[in-house]
Amino acid sequence: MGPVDNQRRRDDQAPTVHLSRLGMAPHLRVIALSGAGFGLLVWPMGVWLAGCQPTSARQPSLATIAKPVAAPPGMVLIKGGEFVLGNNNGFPDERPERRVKMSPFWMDDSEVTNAEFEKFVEATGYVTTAEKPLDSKDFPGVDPQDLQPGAAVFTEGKGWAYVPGANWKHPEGPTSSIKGRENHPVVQVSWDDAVAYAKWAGKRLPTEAEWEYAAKGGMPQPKFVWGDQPSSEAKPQANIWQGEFPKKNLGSDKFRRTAPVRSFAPNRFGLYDMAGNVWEWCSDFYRPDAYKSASQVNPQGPKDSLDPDEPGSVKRVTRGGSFLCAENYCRGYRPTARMKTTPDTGLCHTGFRCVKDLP
Ligand SMILES: [Ca+2]
Repeated sequence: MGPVDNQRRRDDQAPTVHLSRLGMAPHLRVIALSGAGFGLLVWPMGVWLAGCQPTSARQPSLATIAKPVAAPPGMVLIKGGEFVLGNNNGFPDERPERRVKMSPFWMDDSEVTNAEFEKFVEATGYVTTAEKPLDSKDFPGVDPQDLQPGAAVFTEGKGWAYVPGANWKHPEGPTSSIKGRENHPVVQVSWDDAVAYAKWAGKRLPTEAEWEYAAKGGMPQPKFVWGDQPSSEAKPQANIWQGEFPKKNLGSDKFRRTAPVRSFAPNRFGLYDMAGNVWEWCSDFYRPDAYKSASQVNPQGPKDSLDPDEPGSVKRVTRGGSFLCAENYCRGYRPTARMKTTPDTGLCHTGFRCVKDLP
């Protein structure tokens, strides 16, 4: 892929929702559903234990023989190493490439599923951002109809719309449910919701660098998480959009919306759906120039956020692309592609996976 210009980048953001401040309360946003032309809407806001070697090859000491600590269930060990963060041939915010060192960590081999998120909610009584009622005092002059809890839903052929009653249990609105989709990634979860889940699970969200390091699977600069060849029609590599976005999804990978996790082959590190299915929240603030000054050891992201398209809005990074990413559009399923979203936003194509530090 050759370099791409800024205009293309902006167009690519259409699959997600452009958010801007309403100017009333900090947790509110007006959604300008652009791209598909949808007007303004009010938005609520190893361990290799010491890597020990026997002191004597003939008679090793028990004290110095250590078995690798097994990865927690559903997680894989991502060994430490060095890699090139970013892509000088990608979008402007993927530049400049930066060689960084990474410590080992464990990573969920799949996106967090509806069934897993349900366990969290049952155990804690947690209420997600999209389910929380809005206080009309925070929205003087706004039609109460526009203050109902809800979330943004993409409908094929129509585009994005704010749907009251849409939330993780009802991803496309009140009449939809997750029944039969227990093994699909949870969606309509905000960054705050994802952080809360991770904390409950004894985990955390990945940094953007950890996510990309894991996605590249040890390859120097792969075009895709599976290698350099595009996903084939005969053997799809990921749940993405086939056909011309946003008009028609041919669905030749068999999925027009989310797919059950692990429906496609894993990458070289054993991670599923690092491309497509749903965007995944990372811990970092978003800035287009984040890599210019990124630490060269376990970068944690910039200290603050800047989205030149919406300078007043704080944004967090999402990665990996979704079932809405098409070759003719965002190609957000590339391992270096970055997206930005306000942390109080839930979307029908955005979920997350967790990582965990080694003891
Ligand atoms: Ca698909």
